[in-house]
Amino acid sequence: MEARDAWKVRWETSTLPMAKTFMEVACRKKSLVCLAADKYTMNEMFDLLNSVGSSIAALKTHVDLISDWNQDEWIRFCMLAQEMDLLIFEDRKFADIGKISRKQMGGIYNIKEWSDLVTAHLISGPDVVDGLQAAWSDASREGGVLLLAQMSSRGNLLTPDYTSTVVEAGRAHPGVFGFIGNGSNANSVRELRTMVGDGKMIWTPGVNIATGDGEMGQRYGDPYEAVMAGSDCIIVGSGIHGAENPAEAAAAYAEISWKALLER
Ligand code: S5P
Repeated sequence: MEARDAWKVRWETSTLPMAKTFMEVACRKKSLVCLAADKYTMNEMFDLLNSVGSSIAALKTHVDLISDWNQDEWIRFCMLAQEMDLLIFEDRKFADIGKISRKQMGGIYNIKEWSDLVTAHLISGPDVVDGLQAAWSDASREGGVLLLAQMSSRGNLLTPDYTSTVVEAGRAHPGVFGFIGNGSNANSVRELRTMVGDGKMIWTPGVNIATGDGEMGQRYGDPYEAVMAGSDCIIVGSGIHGAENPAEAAAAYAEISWKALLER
């Protein structure tokens, strides 16, 4: 199916090339799933990617979780992700001033060289986005920032006022790919979509076929409802990598999310 037909208003309204790329990948894979690859060794990362790569559209990493991280293997891992037609999303949650965030995209992990997307909190002001974009320019690459507008964890400090300030600033910024919303609550996603309009992505963690409370304050909502409420991508970690059969689980999340998009 053509991305234009599947995504309708989101396709028409999106101006960022990276958003169009994601929508096309999602159509090729018939999946709105971003895998949260929260594993702790390079071998585990390769095994997980090899088993679920065909059912996902994006790969979210926490590069600093990996105990035996090394540059050579990481580059190979990113090349495998690219061969599997995936966007690579480092969930670094940058929050410092612009010039430091720019430099934090370098350093030992050199995130600017391999990430297509990163997360940031807007708590320090809008320059964090400019800093991250400057870093991708330094690497002669393009990328997009997902701003944390809501969170899935209980007791988080992202109040409705804070959310609307983030959305107002992010909506107008060409370096902002979209927003992270609280997938554990369909009403929150719906409210966020109303604020955001149709021009930017909303990606939602806190999603699991088994809804309810997760570990250490995490909360889970239903993947189908999250997409129906306006989420463009469900971020799923333990629902896939913690399942007895990760490949089957990933395929199930893909099917649910794709069906919901077509119904939406
Ligand atoms: O509000 C948030 C934002 C993010 S990016 N809540 C989250 O859980 N996340 C991330 O999504 C978190 O860092 C983790 O990698 C993933 C959720 O994993 P799961 O195992 O709970 O599905």
